[in-house]
Amino acid sequence: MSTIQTIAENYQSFNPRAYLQNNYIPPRADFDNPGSVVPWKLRCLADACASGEIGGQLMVDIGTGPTVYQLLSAFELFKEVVLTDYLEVNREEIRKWLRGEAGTFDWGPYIKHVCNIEGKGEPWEEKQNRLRARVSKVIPVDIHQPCPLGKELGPGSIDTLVSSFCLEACSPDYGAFKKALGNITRLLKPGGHFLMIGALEESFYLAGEAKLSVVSLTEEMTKKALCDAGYKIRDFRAYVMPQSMRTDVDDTKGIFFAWAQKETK
Ligand code: U87
Repeated sequence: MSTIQTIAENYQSFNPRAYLQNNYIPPRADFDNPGSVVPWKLRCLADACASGEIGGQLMVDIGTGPTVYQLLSAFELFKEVVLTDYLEVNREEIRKWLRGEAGTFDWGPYIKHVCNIEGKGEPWEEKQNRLRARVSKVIPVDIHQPCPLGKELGPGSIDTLVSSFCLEACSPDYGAFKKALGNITRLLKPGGHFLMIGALEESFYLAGEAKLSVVSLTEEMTKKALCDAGYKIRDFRAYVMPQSMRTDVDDTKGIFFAWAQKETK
């Protein structure tokens, strides 16, 4: 039986480079295969951001990890973007990429793909430079704390939240998952938007030496948690993980995308 504490201990051996190799290269990141996982995720985010309803001053990504793909459409709609993670190794991996340091993961193919989706035909390097300039800080987060971002950002201070594969990947059970969802929702302004991506029916994943337990979610459990947390679901999509995308790095059966809006009660 895992607890918030045992999960936190397991994350101490999380290896960002191994994690990126496990999830962000083919077959899961195959831009020539429209059925691949990453193009599906990027399409969901681009469609929500093309609605014209999302935008404003501040966007915060919860549990960024060592990845930026989840930001590529949404960041354009905000004056300021703040990234967060529980682990210093991930925050440092992201800072190195923001500084354009050699040896960091090449997100070029992702940025090029989103430029194609957006159809502006601009050179992808320009978008990469804009993103690097838009991120104001990379700060610690613990979703299990009543104030997940500490004193940095308090209740009702954020226009839009983004979070990909975080809440279920560090919660020991459904109760803790819902409590953590409540903690981050408090940070959002009434009427604010939440763009969430997560795993369906996953119980574990590997990141180098680290084996992390995951709370197994169904679509119904996810929708109920969002509604109970005070959201109106604007769009909900699910992706069934094809056999060709199932590897031994996790036992994920599918992925969900949710565009939710915090009620203005
Ligand atoms: C991503 N956002 O890859 N509070 O999208 C806050 C915490 C805490 C805590 C740990 C990995 C899981 C996804 C990034 C990173 C998401 N992280 C941080 C992985 C699992 C399914 C699957 C995956 C990836 C921790 C791609 C695909 C699939 C990590 C982040 C979880 N298996 N944040 N208390 N504890 N974290 O440091 O960076 O959560 Cl396609 Cl299918």
